[in-house]
Amino acid sequence: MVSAVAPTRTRKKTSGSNGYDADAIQTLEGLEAVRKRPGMYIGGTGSAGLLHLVWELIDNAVDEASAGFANRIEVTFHRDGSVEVADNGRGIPIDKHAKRKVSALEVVLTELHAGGKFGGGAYGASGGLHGVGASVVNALSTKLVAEVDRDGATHRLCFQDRVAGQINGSSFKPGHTLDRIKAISKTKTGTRVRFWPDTEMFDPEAAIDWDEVRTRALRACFLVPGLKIKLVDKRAGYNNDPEEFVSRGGIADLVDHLSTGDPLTGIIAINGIETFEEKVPVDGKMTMVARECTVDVALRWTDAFDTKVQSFVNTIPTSEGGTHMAGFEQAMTRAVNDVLLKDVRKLAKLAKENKHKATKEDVQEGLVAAIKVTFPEPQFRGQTKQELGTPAVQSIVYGIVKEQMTGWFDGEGKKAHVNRVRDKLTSAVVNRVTTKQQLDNKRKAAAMGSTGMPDKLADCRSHGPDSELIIVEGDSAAGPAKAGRNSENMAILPLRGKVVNAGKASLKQVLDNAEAQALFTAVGAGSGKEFNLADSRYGRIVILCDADVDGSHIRCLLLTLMYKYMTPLLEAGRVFAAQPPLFTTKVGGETYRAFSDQERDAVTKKLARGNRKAENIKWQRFKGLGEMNVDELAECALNPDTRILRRLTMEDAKQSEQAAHLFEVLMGNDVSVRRDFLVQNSALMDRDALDI
Ligand code: 0RA
Repeated sequence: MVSAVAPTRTRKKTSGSNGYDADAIQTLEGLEAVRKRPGMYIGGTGSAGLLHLVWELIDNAVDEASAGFANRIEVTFHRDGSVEVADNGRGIPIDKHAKRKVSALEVVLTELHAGGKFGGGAYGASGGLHGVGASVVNALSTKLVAEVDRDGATHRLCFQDRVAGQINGSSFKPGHTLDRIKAISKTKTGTRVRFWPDTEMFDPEAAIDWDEVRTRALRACFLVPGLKIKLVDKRAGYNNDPEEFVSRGGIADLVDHLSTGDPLTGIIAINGIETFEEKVPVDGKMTMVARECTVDVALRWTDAFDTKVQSFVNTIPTSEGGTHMAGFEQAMTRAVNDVLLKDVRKLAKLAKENKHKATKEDVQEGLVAAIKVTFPEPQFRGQTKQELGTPAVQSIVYGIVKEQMTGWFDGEGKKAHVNRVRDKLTSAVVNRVTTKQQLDNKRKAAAMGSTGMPDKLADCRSHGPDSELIIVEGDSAAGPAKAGRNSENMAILPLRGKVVNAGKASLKQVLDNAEAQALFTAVGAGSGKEFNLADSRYGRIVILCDADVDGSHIRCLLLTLMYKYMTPLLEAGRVFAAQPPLFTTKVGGETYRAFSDQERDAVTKKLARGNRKAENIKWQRFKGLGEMNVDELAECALNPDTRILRRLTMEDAKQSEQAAHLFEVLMGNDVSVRRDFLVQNSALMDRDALDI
């Protein structure tokens, strides 16, 4: 943004002082457009929209700081709901704007998109869809007071319902002249803007989230080293202590802040400056201009397995990456393969099959990094404009990062640190290749029918949201389950071997486990990170196990497996346990069931009335699912009208993981100890927790 042209100022100006008022009216019309469709300008009218207003002002102050003219910003949330942003920059210019004949300050606060000229210029902090300017804050406020310290005085301009003037007590006088409210030292400069959001424009429950403010303020400090941001919360009912943030180390501090695992290296700093040329429209003509691009990167590897890379352009976060990110990733992958892993012996074997190259993901395992490029007028792309588009930046970042990482691997970095990274990335490559090979072998070796499904799966005919996969413990129960199901939408998967304890097994052990394999294959949505809920072949998964200790163990293992490797299924509430009863009896043609000794006794008491004696009520005990006949099994586990399903939650799964672990501990011990333990500890055996 080089020139500021208000989109609404298309009408020809009338002459003389008349034009001056006509401008004022047009300006109000422009702000009215914001009030008609606030969402278009601030992304909504809830808490996020309110925060957007505050950030619009903070961004301007951060721009002033990033340009080197300010080093303090103070944000105050007042008791009366107003918010004030103060900085010690040069002060927004107050001289008369040549065309508008009102102060530049008034232009900034009344014209849409006027920020480009007065808010830090081409290196603006606000990018993408945002950066609509301070006038939007005015547009959505009932009152706004701007004070500028410069030229030995504090100058003030107020707005009431968007009309410029002066407010004194309860009286408002419209006008364009700034009030000189106080003489101050000639060297003191700065800007303070306080605004009262128009509550009518926002949802009643919209409120500024303090944590969000903190996070953003902290980020701004990492991006402008030396900038102090103070936050003060005076709102009634909030007990937030004032906080002040400052970073001396900039993005290196950000990397330190983001690191969670144990560091394998110190923080590696990479920087450089390069020029490029691009064609841009200047006064309507495409013109070649020279740009200077500064590259700053900070990174470190940790012993973690995830990747945290944040990228920025000027002081704008680019959550979708873009050309700077692409250049960084290519350079890292290249430098690692060409230099760090060049003669690693462990990779020699893989080299024969040409599988020894580290991928982008291998290289970034455990990596924490921040990438910042600084240059004027960045282009953004993508749906949300959160992605840097300027093409030349890619090769600039690539060149600088490749050269300096090569240097670090090649002797500049501490030997011990370089070695740790080499070991880590070697393991990443080896693990990926061997796991994939095992998976491929497994797929071939697993007992798959011609359909690609496990042989033991009795599939249903229609899949989709109303279909279910019933996992049955043991082959003996599988027979009646198959016979009693509705084969249109119920599939049966019998378990034969032991289900792996996913809470402690390695990825390899899980993939080796035939039962886990069968489950992953039947569901058909992948596993682990690659699990895609939308691909699930069934709407529900139902675990059907005996109501005894072993059944409970198997249920724990299955649930732990799904918790670790098919998390979205659980999160979506699509996993259930069928609850077969322990006892059944028939009295007067009615069937009664009980799920515990206590319940059996309670039912007996209820039924024993008049001539019917308790001792004549004969209960039959189910030993296992396999002993039920088809009708019994259908009634208690298959028929949607009569069965009892319990929806298993993430909480159940977490408890299961612990239970599965303790099971392991208790294995081999006295059976009665085990039983007592389970009855006391497994939520899955809790009859009271059933939802019927
Ligand atoms: C452009 C020029 C000048 C000041 C500013 C922008 C400025 C804008 C904002 C927004 C928030 N705080 C600000 N502080 C300063 C003045 C240039 C000069 O005085 O020479």
